[in-house]
Amino acid sequence: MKPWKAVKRLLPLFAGLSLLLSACGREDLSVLRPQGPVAEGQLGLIKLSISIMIVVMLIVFGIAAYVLVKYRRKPGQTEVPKQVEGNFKLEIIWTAIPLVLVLILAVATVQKVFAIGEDYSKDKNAVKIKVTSHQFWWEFTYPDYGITTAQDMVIPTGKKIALELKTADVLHSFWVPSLAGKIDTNTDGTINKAWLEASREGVFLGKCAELCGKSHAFMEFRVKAVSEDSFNKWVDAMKAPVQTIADPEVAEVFKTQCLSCHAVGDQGGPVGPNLTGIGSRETVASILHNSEASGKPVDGKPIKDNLVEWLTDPQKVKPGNKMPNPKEDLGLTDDQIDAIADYLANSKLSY
Ligand code: HEC
Ligand SMILES: [Cu+2]
Repeated sequence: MKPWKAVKRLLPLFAGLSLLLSACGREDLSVLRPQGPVAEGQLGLIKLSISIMIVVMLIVFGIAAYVLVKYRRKPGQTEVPKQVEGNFKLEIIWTAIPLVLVLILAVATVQKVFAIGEDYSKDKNAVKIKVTSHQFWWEFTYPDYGITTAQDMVIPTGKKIALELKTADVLHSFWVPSLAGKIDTNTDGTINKAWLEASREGVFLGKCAELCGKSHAFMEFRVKAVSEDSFNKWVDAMKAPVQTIADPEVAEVFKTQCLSCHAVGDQGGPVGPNLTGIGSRETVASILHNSEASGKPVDGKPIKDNLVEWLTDPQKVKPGNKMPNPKEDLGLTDDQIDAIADYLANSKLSY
């Protein structure tokens, strides 16, 4: 094949690829559309290294093409061309250039690694959040405010969020592509620290980035960045006394069968996700999208329907998860499930 023919064939591919890649920039999800300083720094490094690679590629390929065309054997040419091996000047040049390039990359990388690794956990202006990963959900505790939540990590915009991350079981990895990442939650009991900041309000999608079991792909979470004012209101609402279930029979079932693992307000246990204010969350179990959600990329269903779906068969929604089946294992009736779903759907926080 003639070289220009190959180029002609490859061009549409490259054009198509760049179109495809430019469409990857969902603001709530993409490394290519950073929404905070940490992700911006990381994208800066990506851009720097890719630019250097492209320049090197263009020069090397350019020289190679030029030499191929200019110095190829002409008809009738029989002698061996002049050899340049051991050329002192050339050897120095092509040793020095890569060294300089690596040095530029190294300086920028080390600088960013230290900036991203900065420990803000002692900073008075930072909001501290302890992140615990579980198969297959995320728990967020705010030690300074004495509150715990799950699935949605609510943060104020423009503030440093100092994270301390650990796991309750296996290795997981905390990743919010448009804000920061990734950082592992270690199984040896050590705590990893990281920080992030959201420059604007919005809901940013987080993922578990370490294969951790059957429902790894469903182990999502959301970072909900709100104004500082809203954040303070959210904290107050989380701490306010919660309403209990009116029907005494359902209230009793909820208390004995659900609060053994889950907490609502100051009642219940820490085994499952804290359900306080679950009616205001973006999802049920991080994967069933609520149509009432504020930052929904997909339409989803009303939260009550999602709760009924979850409570009818949790294994169908998230295979391998650790919640018992309310009907088969806990003996709930459809009516009780409906009443509990109704109660949870209406457990809303105003902020
Ligand atoms: C043995 C402990 C246990 C019991 C008992 C239990 N759950 Fe769960 N529940 C869990 C765990 C663990 C999860 C997290 C599953 C996941 O996402 O991987 C969960 C998830 C949930 C969720 C989704 C939470 C969220 O943050 O979106 C709801 C709602 C829920 N449970 C309601 C109930 C109700 C109602 C009952 C009582 C009928 C109940 N659970 C009983 C352990 C339990
Ligand atoms: Cu995981």
